[in-house]
Order: sequence, then structure tokens, then C-alpha cells
Amino acid sequence: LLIVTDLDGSLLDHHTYQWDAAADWLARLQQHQVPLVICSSKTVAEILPLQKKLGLTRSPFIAENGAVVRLNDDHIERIPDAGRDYYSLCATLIALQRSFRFNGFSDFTDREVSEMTGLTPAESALARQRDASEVIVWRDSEEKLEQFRAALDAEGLALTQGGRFWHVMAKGSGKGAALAWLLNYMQKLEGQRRQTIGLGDGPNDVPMLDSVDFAVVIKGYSKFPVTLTRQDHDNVYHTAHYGPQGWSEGLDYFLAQS
Ligand code: 2M8
Ligand code: MG
Repeated sequence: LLIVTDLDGSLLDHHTYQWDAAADWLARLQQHQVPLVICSSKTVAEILPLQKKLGLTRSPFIAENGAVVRLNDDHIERIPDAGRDYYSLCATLIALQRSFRFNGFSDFTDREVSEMTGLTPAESALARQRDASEVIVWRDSEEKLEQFRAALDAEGLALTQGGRFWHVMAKGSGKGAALAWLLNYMQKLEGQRRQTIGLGDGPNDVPMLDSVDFAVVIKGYSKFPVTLTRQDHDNVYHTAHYGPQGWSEGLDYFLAQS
């Protein structure tokens, strides 16, 4: 068994970034040595200290919505062609700012990011240390957003939606592709494929939730629907609670009997 989890709005509370309500399950998973793979929009710089606090030190993780996969303490992998380095990504976005009104994390200060997210300025600095994806605030019309999507597509880029922001990254990357890559890697190492339970609350989690064996859709705040394409509804559970409370509710649903 392997648990794959989103952070913001899932294991972590959308507003406070705390996980108290999930602490019992975290301890239980640890006790049974069930790996917990973080699969988040957050950066490597954000996830490393969080992983320590959560007691998950040597687990592999997926950062920046799948643009980065980290296997262990000293090994970062990028899925071939999935990552676009941050510098060239920002250069493309600066060119597009002539036609569309939006701002990226590279335009903001740590303090501004802190005001928008509720992270501390120090945590915001870590959120701004991006390797292969940019976080943006859209300031133009809905109609222009569709044109923006097409313009990104022409540049080999794609748009996805997290709890608060839009995220731009290379086309073909995303949480689903990154997880498939990681599971393949682990299967080669371990000789068998683990059963997977995935938990997430946002539209950016859909490709991950579609690809796991059992999916927990956590009640969230995104104004965009989290609509899975899979048809095996018995393997999908929608929680009544938000954040870490919903996270525990989902694991109760799939694992309580075992
Ligand atoms: C951003 O990610 C969240 C994920 O759902 C969002 O789009 O709302 C990222 O910038 C991440 O790095 C940051 O930690 C988070 C803070 O809320 O916002
Ligand atoms: Mg989320």
C-alpha cells in the first residue's frame, strides 16, 4: 500500500496549513510503514522542511504539480520533457504579459505572497523558490483566459488550477504523469506494484485522483469543480469535511476495516 497526498486543502488546512486532525492517521501509517508520498504544487524548498515536521524524511515526493519528482535526499529527477526551467518559463510569461493581464510569483515580493496566502514571509520565500512551474494571479477576463490557454499551448505549456492560484507548467506534466513515473520507478525497484490511495481537493489533483486505485476527493474551496473522468464510482469517496479532517475521514472510509 502507498498513500499519495496533496498538501494544501488536503493534509494541510486551507487557511492555517495545520494538520492536527490527521495526526492519528499519520502515526498509524508510520507504525505500519506505509509510505506517504506528497504530491503538491509546493516547491522542493517548501516540502523538505514540511516532510521533516510530518516525520516522512526519506519518502520520495512530487513537487510543483508534477514538474519535479524527488526520489531521496540527494536525488532530484525531472520527468523527461516535463520540466521547463523556471527562468525560461518566466521569460515566456513576460512576453505574454504584453497581451494578457496577469502576475506571477516572480513579480511579487515575499510579503505580497504572504498577504495572499497566509504563509509567513519566510515560508513565502520558499514558495517563490520555483524550479519548473509558475504560479499566477489572473487579472483579465474569462474570455481572455481561454485565449491565454491557447497561447500557452502554442508554447508547449499548460494551465492548471490549485486552491487559490493558476499554475503554468510544461504540457504533459502534471500530478498524474509524475505519479505514473514514480510508481513505475518504484515497481522496478520493489518488483511489484503497490496499491494506491490518493487524496486531493483541487482541479490540479484530478489526473492523480483518476490514476490511483482508490481516490478520496476532499471537500475544497476551489470555485472550479473537481470532476474525475473514471467511472468506477465505488472506488471514489467524496468527504463531508474539509482539509485534514476530510483527509482522515477518507482514510477511515477505505482503511478502517483493515
Ligand atoms: C500555491 O499552491 C496552492 C495549491 O493548491 C494554490 O494554488 O492555492 C503555491 O504557490 C505553493 O507553492 C504555495 O505554498 C501555496 C500557498 O497557499 O500556494
Ligand atoms: Mg490542494
